[in-house]
Amino acid sequence: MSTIFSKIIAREIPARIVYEDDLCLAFHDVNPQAPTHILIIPKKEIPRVAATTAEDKALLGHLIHTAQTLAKNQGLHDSGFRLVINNGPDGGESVPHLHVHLLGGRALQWPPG
Ligand code: DGP
Repeated sequence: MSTIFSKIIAREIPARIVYEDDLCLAFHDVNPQAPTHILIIPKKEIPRVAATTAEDKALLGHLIHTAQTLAKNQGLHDSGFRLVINNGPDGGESVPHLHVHLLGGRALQWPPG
């Protein structure tokens, strides 16, 4: 199922894109929850972590590696940051296209609500 994120990948709707390669795209979240709030998404239409297979192992690693590179670029390596992947209704997922949230720039609370 295509979502608004596929439209961002296709440049059919605008986004503040910060990184792109053959496998993924990263852009600022439209509703930021921290001074830095970037979404890293695969170009492949995968709804959520629960829908991944062994074939996606390298892609999943690539998303996390990209997130840590972007965290470094954003100056967050020393202060710290959080990576979040919401999965399904109880996980708070609202867009069914797999995405890693990169949050940083303030002290984040734990546990989440
Ligand atoms: P989640 O709740 O984990 O599914 O997060 C979805 C995030 O996507 C949420 O933080 C808001 C963001 N979002 C939704 N629609 C758009 C959009 O059109 N553009 C951008 N940049 N972000 C969006």
